[in-house]
Amino acid sequence: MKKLIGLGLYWGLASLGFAQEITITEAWVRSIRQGTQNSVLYLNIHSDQRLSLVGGDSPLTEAVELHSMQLTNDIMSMKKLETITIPSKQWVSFKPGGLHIMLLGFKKLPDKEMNITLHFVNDKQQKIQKTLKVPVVQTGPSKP
Ligand SMILES: [Cu+2]
Repeated sequence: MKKLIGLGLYWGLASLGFAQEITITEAWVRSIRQGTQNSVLYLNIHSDQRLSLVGGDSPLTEAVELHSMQLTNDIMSMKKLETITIPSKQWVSFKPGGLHIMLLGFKKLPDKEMNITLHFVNDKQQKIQKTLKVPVVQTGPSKP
């Protein structure tokens, strides 16, 4: 798996005092097209324990939503999800044409990177937040 970012790919949670590890790879935000105020975050998420991704926030946007794509009568459309399960020890991929994290209502254009915080809840109902510094690029990593 080719890694997009050289550093900061791994965020452990040891400092929070419970042994839950969330690993995130290949995070990227699509650069905003002229005339639009929305964009998309793609990434891969892995956790050693089952988690629910319940939302997110960013200082640059008005809202962060979880979306999936669905095909209805040959038309692809986006659907908002309230929660996405991250099963224990499995990778969940957010990628073009599938699950994605929608960044809505940019208040100002991002530079080369932007901060996004993801909100998770674990099986003990503990809230876990993870802040990522994500590159803003035209296209994501190409798979070999
Ligand atoms: Cu969407």
